[in-house]
Amino acid sequence: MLNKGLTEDDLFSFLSSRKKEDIDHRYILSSMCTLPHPVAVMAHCMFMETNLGDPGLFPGTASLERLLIERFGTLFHHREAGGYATSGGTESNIQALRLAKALRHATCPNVVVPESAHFSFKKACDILGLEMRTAPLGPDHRMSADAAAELVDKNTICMVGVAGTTEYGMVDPIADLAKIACQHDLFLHVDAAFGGMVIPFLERPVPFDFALPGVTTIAVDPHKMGMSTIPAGCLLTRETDMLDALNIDTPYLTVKKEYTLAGTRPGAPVAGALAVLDYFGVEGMKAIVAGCMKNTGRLIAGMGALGILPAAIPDVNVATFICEKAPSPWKVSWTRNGHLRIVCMPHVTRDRIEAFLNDFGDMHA
Ligand code: 0PR
Repeated sequence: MLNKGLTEDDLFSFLSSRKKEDIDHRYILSSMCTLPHPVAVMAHCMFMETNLGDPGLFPGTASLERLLIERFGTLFHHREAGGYATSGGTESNIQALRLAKALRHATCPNVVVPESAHFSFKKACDILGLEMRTAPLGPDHRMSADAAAELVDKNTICMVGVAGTTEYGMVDPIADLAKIACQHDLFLHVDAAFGGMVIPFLERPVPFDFALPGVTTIAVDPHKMGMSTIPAGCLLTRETDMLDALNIDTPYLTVKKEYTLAGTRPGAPVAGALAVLDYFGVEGMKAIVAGCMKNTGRLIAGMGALGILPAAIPDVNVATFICEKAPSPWKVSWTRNGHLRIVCMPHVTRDRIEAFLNDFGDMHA
């Protein structure tokens, strides 16, 4: 701690000098987050001091959280879905497995996840003392439902499918997983942290949500394709009061029980997330997603013209390529198989893609 405080000028010149060290979003092609939409920023600023951890003090903000869950429930074909706003996919995945563990009693509990599952499931299994069984992917980079079914036994408390995988942008065969879940009375969690704000708005949406009877819970992140401020995630449950299984007593708060993981929880990104949804509506989101998908297609075609093959044909706006180098100063990422990966987020506009393709072509020349 500084002994003597700074002047406002000194403080903010220090902060802005550090901010300048951050990478300019124009060059960020690797991120599943994007620049928050201006309405999200405005809403966020309005609700800066709110704490959903003590909702009795902020009933208006708490009503926005319920509305956000209702919006997603409706979008995911189940208006009565329960749920709450989390800090993102990691918390939603941890809480989904925690819920499965609470509802499904097993002596040595295990969870079946696809090889492509986000690393948050490793954290969740570690924290919750669960065995993580990994189902292989088919040649199409999607989870093999048959292989998953073979891993299920009487100690399986949850099966996980991913709708929009982090590395290759694929949607697992959730309908097949849902059938297996129904047959074996399994808890099925769908990680739609990324795809939940893409798939419903595609021209031909693949089934992944509560319309499939076997789906128990869904994770979706407004701070990814929802263009909200960070941190904004949601965990949705099929049954309205399902999360009550996680309740612990909070005797001195305005609510006497709590099922959330965090105690103090920001209302600001919840307002930001709802603001974006209500500002765009389904029609507006369709246009945003169509733009991102078109740019993904343009990038794949442009790379193809330079002789670079895609590593997968993605279901959502994540493009991967068989190549080893990318031009600077662009920030791309590399999958664990060594493929170049670019996420065509809303800030990755057509102009930026053309600029990247030009630089890529120059590098190869
Ligand atoms: N599930 C899926 C399918 C994800 O892709 C991610 C994160 C998570 C869960 C976890 O979400 P949170 O990170 O919100 O807890 N996917 C990105 C990734 O790990 C997150 C990210 C975003 C990473 C922006 C880097 C970045 O610049 O790649």
